[in-house]
Amino acid sequence: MRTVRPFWILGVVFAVWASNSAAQQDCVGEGDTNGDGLVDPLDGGFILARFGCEVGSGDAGCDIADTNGDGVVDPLDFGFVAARFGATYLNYGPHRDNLEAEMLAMAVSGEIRAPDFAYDRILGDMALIRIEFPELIAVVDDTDYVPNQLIVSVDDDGPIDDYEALNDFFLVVDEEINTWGRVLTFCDNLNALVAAVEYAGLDEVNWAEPNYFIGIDDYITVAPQGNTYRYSIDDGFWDCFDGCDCHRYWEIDVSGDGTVTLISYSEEGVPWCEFD
Ligand SMILES: [Ca+2]
Ligand SMILES: [Ca+2]
Repeated sequence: MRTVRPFWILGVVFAVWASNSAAQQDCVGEGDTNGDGLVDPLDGGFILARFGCEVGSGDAGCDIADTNGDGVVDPLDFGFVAARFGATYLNYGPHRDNLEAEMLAMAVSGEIRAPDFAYDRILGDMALIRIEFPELIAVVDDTDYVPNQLIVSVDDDGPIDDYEALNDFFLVVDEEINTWGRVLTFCDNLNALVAAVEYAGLDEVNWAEPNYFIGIDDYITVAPQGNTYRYSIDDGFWDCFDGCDCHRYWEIDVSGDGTVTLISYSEEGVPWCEFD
């Protein structure tokens, strides 16, 4: 058993957490001034409280309240928000800087966005693992799919109102229409497996699936076991187009107090794999 308790690096990790918690949420729907995913009288009140306020005056709230971008907050902005009362959007929460921790947290939680606890925990655990095993610094989990996209096939012979409403809800920022399907790009990363279920449930959608990558070489999966998280790490190399020829496998536990324990390590592959 190998353990590590590097308090200095925990300080670094906590600093990262602190900066994350202060991160601005920049993925909000039209009229949702407070970014809670709902346009309601609270948003109207936000506008009313800033009537007459000018953009650039130093009150960041003015920039948000100026919904039509004409530089001043006035009844036109209130009207813009009032016309959208009742609209709901996915509450994306803060943007995450670490894609690996974000994707692993979405996968392990099964939620459409990474919950704070899972994201912070995995971010910290992976930092501890790489201190104990520096050879894993270069082994970073590859996302299985483009993290902010989904591919859908839409039957547009009839109305597609529900499909368009779902695009509004998920804050789709780009829709590329091809003969074989539509590539949706969301304003931030999503658990595409969960989003696919939402889209596939619509009558006018034939199928929906993540925009999968091929040729992935490194996989990490996370399995919580009580307060200990087990990380299964597959460092694949050589000819990874359809599954790598060579693999290094680690199973590593990180306990709730940050103790890192190697459970197993193995090397597998074709005879010409070079393990050093
Ligand atoms: Ca709101
Ligand atoms: Ca305005």
